[in-house]
Amino acid sequence: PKEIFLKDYKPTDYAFERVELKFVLDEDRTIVKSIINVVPRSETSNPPLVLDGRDLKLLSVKINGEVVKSNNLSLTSRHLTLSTPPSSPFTLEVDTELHPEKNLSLEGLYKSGGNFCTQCEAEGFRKITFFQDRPDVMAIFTTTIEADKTKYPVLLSNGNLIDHGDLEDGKHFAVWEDPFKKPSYLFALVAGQLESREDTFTTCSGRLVHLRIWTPAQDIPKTAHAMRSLKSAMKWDEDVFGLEYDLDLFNIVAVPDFNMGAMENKSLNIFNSKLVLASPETATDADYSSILGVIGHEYFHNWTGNRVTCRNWFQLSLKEGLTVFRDQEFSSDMGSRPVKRISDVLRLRLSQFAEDAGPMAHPVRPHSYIKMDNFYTVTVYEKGAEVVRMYQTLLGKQGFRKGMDLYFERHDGQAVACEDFFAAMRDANEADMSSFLLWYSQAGTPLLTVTTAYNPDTRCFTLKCRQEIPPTPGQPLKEPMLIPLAVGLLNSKGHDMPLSDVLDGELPLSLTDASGQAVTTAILRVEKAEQEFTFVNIPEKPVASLLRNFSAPVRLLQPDITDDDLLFLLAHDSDEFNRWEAAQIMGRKLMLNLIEQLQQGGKLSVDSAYIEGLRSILCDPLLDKEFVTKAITLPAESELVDLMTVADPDAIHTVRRFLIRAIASSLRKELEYAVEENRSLEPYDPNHSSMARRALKNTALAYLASLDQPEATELALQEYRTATNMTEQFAALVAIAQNPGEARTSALSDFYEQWKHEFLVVNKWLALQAVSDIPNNVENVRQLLDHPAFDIRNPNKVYALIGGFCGSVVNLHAKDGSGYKFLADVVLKLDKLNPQVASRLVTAFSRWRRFDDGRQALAKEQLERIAKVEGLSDNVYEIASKSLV
Ligand code: BAL
Ligand code: ZN
Repeated sequence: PKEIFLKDYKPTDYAFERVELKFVLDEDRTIVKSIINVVPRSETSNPPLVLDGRDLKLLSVKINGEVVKSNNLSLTSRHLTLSTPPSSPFTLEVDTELHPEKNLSLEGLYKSGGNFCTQCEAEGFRKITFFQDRPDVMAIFTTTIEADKTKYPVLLSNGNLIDHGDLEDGKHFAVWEDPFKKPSYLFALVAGQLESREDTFTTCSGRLVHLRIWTPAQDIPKTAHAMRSLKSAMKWDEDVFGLEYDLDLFNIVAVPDFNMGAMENKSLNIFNSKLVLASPETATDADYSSILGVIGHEYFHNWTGNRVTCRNWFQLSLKEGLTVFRDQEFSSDMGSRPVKRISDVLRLRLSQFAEDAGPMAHPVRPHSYIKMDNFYTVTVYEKGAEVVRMYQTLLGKQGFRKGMDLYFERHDGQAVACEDFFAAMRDANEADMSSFLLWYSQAGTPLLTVTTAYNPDTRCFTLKCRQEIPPTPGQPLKEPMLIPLAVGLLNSKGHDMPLSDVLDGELPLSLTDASGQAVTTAILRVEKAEQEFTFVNIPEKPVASLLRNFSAPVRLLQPDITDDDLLFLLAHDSDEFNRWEAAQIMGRKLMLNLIEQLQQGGKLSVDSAYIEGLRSILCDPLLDKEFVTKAITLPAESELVDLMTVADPDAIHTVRRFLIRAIASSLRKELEYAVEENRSLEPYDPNHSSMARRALKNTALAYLASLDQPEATELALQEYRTATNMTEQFAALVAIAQNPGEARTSALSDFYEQWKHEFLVVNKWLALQAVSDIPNNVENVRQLLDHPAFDIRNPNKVYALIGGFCGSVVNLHAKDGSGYKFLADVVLKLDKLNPQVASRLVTAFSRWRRFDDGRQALAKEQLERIAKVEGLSDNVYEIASKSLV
């Protein structure tokens, strides 16, 4: 396979100005006719015009109406090349034939639930027709669709419907024109039997926009939350960024078979059904939150991605990092800001930090790829969003908005690079931040070590900072980067001290805000490998609250922080993120100590101060209940995998279970009270305070059920039976299913019988069994592959069952290698059908070097088995081979 490098990027020799597509959709054979106005960029030369194309049958090629002779054409399995095109503008007509019903890769044009739909990002358009399929080729598209009227009554594409009507033989047609230039990856087509929920939104300048969410008829009642989310997102983007929708129509279509979550095609978003459909009985609070976030995300792409797009795929984070940041902010404004921040940081640390420390580590802007599909990663998305957030932390909200305004002023209608975003932020604020650009090019999570010292005589408090970026594949040495370090200092009463002045080395800096007031959170600019900051006029020894709100995506080490400091921060910090973080740091330390004790054959015991800290959080009626839920939840097993020199999955699991039970028995009364007090009183409402009540109740129930005692199990069964919404019903099932036995078996089968007709609920049932830590669960999961509820062709089912299994640290990394063997078996089977999804599964292997020699050998054997298969897809080859290096 061929590796593609950022340094080799060149603009195309030919621009495409207008593209007219005509689809004649048919069950066995679809014909695509394309007419393109081609404009050579040079008037003096006519280099070959190379078009991308995969799995297409070429029917004919014409230039200016004349059939191109075969000696002027060359066709390979990947390209169609016109060797001597005209050197002045010309019309290129290409006719192709395709077979969507045989397309199981779910990219290009395919069928899902009996309907036609498309997925073109990153490189799926080349499976529809021959094209310069890259994001810097932007054109105006007009699309005509012809199909049988009974089978495909709804015909949709991008832009405005400009014509439609009936044809002979029971067929009909529709013509769509998109007035905005766009790259091919934003093209979309849908045809099928669909109904819509309709609504309208009037934009800030008075434009009436028709909103439609399309699904099969029976699912329309489940689209109310998605529609509410869309309208909130449209309003929010106007209020916060001054960005208004630009067409009279916005369509969303839900399809059951989709590789990703959703896709931002211009004015015709296509969504995985699970991110659109929700009812209180079938969807959990987590589903409701994801729908809000993803509907927002795809809508926000209209400006960050579509109006301003990426010059090449290396710049993916330009649109994805920025749009994730925007959807995070949107969800924060719609719910609880601290809780959203905690969830986002958890995701970053669990997935992205692990990626950044492994064989697939790559910069936010990768330098090379074999298959672009493999770079839709947590690094490009989540770390990319952190990079965008750091601009805001450094420049302030207003400064960030000025940068955004300048970005659109300069680049609307263009395909640009990450530097262009950086330059807009810098120029709009006249900011000096050159070492910030390194965040785009250096992989690896920086390690930031901070030690502190207080001098009562000089009343100075000094922070010594040291940054170090670990080596990553291809990048042995790194430069220091600009890290915004948010700092607050707490006095002995637990209040924030006013911070008016700090010395950066010798350099005095004033910390007053715009109105001349001393701030209580200082944003320090850590730019050197070693740097000292001294706060002056500090009347007493403070407790430092560092990296407030997780101000940079780094691993913070504070060698001199004590347990007393952490308990103090947990009780008093005004930064809620850091209150939560204090509990997490204590939890991590405690678990690592317990693991050591266990490995040395010692008896496990828990320090009561930690439990008392949790008790005070659990009993504080003033705290947000979802915050409490997060604060009493222990760090995940996979987080500990990354913190150990040699990860020991069995010890990690034993210790975490031990600690959960120790907490449950010490805080039993308080947890029972939390269940009692937070039972649902009113009809289901997905607002933050109702969700927070349910979250606390469900977490408390899980703790109690971990005790595996008859009363606790009976309580969980009672909650299961009386639940009136999926959030509580499923949480009770999860609680019961922790412990093998009769209660588990019968609850699981009862749940399936109740919900077997609801495919999204059945996926939860599959995932719950797959992720179970029950010993030797691999055999149960293997059997579920043959269950009628499973279908390897549907990505959601694969993510539920196989992805779920990979979430169990003990079973995936079982000592006998059974987990690795099972995963490899599935990957090889799936690779023949859907390489994108198969290669995502392979990433579960990527931490294999963190384990003991025995496990390493077993994992390596399976990776080698995968990598050497003949006919392996480029997708899987890239991940497997890089994991082995
Ligand atoms: N562009 C792919 C799906 C998304 O990130 O919105
Ligand atoms: Zn996106």
